[in-house]
Amino acid sequence: MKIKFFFILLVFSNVTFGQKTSPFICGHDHVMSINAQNFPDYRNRVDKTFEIAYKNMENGGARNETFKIPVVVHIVWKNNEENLHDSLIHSQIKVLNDAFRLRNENRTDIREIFKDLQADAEIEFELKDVIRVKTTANFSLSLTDLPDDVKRPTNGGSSAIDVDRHLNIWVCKIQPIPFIGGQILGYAYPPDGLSNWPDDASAPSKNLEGVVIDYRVFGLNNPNKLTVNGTTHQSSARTTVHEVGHYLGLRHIWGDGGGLFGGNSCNVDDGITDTPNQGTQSAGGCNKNSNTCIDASNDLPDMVENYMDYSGEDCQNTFTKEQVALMRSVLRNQRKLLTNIQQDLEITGVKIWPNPCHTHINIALNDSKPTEVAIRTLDGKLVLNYKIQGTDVISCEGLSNGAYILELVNDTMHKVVKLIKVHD
Ligand SMILES: [Ca+2]
Ligand SMILES: [Ca+2]
Ligand SMILES: [Zn+2]
Repeated sequence: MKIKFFFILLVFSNVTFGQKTSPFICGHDHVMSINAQNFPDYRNRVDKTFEIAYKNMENGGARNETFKIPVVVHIVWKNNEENLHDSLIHSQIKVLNDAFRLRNENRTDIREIFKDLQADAEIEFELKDVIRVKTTANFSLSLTDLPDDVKRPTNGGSSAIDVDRHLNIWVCKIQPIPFIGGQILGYAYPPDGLSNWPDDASAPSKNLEGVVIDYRVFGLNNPNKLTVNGTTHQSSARTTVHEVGHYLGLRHIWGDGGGLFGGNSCNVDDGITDTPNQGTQSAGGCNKNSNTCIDASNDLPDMVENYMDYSGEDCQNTFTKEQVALMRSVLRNQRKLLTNIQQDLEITGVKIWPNPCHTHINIALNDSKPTEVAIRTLDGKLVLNYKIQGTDVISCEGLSNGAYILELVNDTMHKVVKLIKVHD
């Protein structure tokens, strides 16, 4: 219980000693703390995942595809006001799309010094389904658990829909943090690829993947307000943007450092080099004079405009180029089944998998005719070619990361599909 105790102290100290913190927090710290306690290797594994994703980041601004992520929203409600109107759900999807396509109106509020870092993630969200579940349950945090009951039908929640292929977002009333007050607005599990984890109630198991958001901060112009200790949270529907950032691998911009008592820690970062080193969270507001870490060279102020800070939601308008590259890498790797271009290609008479190709792809032809396989660049230049028959395996190891044309030709067939190559 020791780690938990320290975690609670941390939050407690923030509230009690008037540190520059807000009573409204994201549950990510709580997630890390709980999992670090229950599974000592968790932090290492998340770090490792992050490292792998970082190594795989796309270089420069080159893009091959817009990723489209299917979304399922679960409205798990007890009182009528928690049963949010469809219009709020649609407005939330729009805010997500605006943020991840850099179409948010306030994008031009970014300071000149950060302007070149601001990036369009080319990630889009498509609402596939809304599931409404009336419940009698309260979704509470405890010292050892997050309110994941919202994902468990046996405990009054709504079960996830195919978490590999959908972003599941649960919207419910999250109870206040016990004993110490304060409020978690939402939380998400970062990608982990840890299928060997115990399927324990307090551990991330596959069906707990996704994002949980308090109903009072979901959607634009939500009539429900969240007030803690006399302070009303000003929502611009960007808690969901922040949590989806975690879900796609991003950390808090200050790197979750700061020590046990919420102090400054400039030697812990978010693993992203184009977000300036930051010592601790911004606690709401939009203080553009804030500079919690004075770096020896190229010192920059804190990037309060970043979605992964705790600045005021109206202040947030930016993902940086490297944050975008990391999220896109996650969509090509740890969450590769999530997007439309990541699924096995099945066209009449032939099946090709996996796509993207890491080292090899399988091609299964319905007939047994000798068939030419050509892999070409998008402008048509031949890179690899093979002769196959029936079901065969071909290598894509010689390819650089990116999109290619895969062409299959025999005397009765000419098929062209898009193939993506990623390095492991
Ligand atoms: Ca950084
Ligand atoms: Ca600085
Ligand atoms: Zn967070």
